[in-house]
Amino acid sequence: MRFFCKFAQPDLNHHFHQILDQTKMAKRASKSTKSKAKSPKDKYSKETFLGWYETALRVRRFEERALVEYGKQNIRGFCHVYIGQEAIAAALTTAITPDDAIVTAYRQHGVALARGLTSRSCMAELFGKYTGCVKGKGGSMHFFSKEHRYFGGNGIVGAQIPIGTGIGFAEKYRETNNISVTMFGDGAARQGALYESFNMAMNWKLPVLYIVENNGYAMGTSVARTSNVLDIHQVGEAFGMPHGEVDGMDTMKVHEAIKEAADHIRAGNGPYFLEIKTYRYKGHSVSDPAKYRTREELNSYRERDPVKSLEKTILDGKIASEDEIKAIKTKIKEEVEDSVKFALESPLPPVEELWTDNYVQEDYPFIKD
Ligand SMILES: Cc1ncc(C[n+]2csc(CCOP(=O)(O)OP(=O)(O)O)c2C)c(N)n1
Ligand SMILES: [Mg+2]
Repeated sequence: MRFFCKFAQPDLNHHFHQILDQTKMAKRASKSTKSKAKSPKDKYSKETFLGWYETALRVRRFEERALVEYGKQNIRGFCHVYIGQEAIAAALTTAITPDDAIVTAYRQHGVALARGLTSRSCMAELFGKYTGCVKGKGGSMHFFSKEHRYFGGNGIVGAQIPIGTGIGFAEKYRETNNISVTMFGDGAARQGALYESFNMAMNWKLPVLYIVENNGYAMGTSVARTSNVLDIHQVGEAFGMPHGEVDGMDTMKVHEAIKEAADHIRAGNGPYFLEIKTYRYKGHSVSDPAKYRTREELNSYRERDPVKSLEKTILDGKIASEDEIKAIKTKIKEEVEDSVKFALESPLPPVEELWTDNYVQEDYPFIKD
């Protein structure tokens, strides 16, 4: 609830006022019962905590292994890892529904795994194999799965913002009650496409949750070097779009922020702009030694590592036993190992595949032979 109150401007719009009122009422109600602050254990079930932990660990171990396989040249081309940003992937598994759409940028392995694409299909895709989620024809930046309502994986910075807006339009047009979760980086937030999309989405009250994953850098360029507006969510102000920010290293908080924004959108109020303040531990891509930042800065985030924090919350709160945590670690280790074996043993796509899946329309009229 806090993020709405902290960043809401009083004159934004009518619906937003309602949310604020509800928030105040809820706060008053909780004060009047004089209840103690809830512990994590009281707020969420054991299954929820273990599910978050499993997802975060899956993403971490999958990508650590992807880096090793890159070194062996089993994976080639661009490869941008999500390590450090796993709390967002974990929260996505609980804060939205499987029917909601997601579109994101090229730093996407973690989001795809959170969406339910298997480690096998993702690793095989990284290896360029036929068993990959897009038959080995997309690679690291272009996973896609219609079945999982996962619209990629986009290599052009900011290109997914109008795409996600269009998906939001389709959901509204079809009266589905699904939302379009449109994710992008701090660098993409400076693209002109964002401003046009925000205006259209707000004007038509489209069900879009815009999420900027502000990890501090766009390649080697810090946020401060790209704009005077450092709290990127405040860009929403120019469009009358409700907005807020959340600590991206804390899975519980990210879950709550996404859930609350999604509820607001699903209630028919139009888009919301959420800034998740996060950090990538590695360089921009495998070829970036990240010399533009200090070790102290990196360590300050590592101290709040999302995977370790979840493990600590679970163990300190006696939500699950050490053995249960150990069992998840073993399961993920085996799963990642299996995905590499699967990818290695899978065939490359046959040459004929060059001519398939290029256009949805079989008889696309504009290209002959
Ligand atoms: C239109 C466009 N301009 C430039 C690039 C080159 N480029 C690739 S990633 C990137 C940085 C984007 O950073 P950000 O949006 O913060 O995402 P992050 O890598 O931090 O996840 C740039 C400039 C591109 N792919 N597309
Ligand atoms: Mg960035």
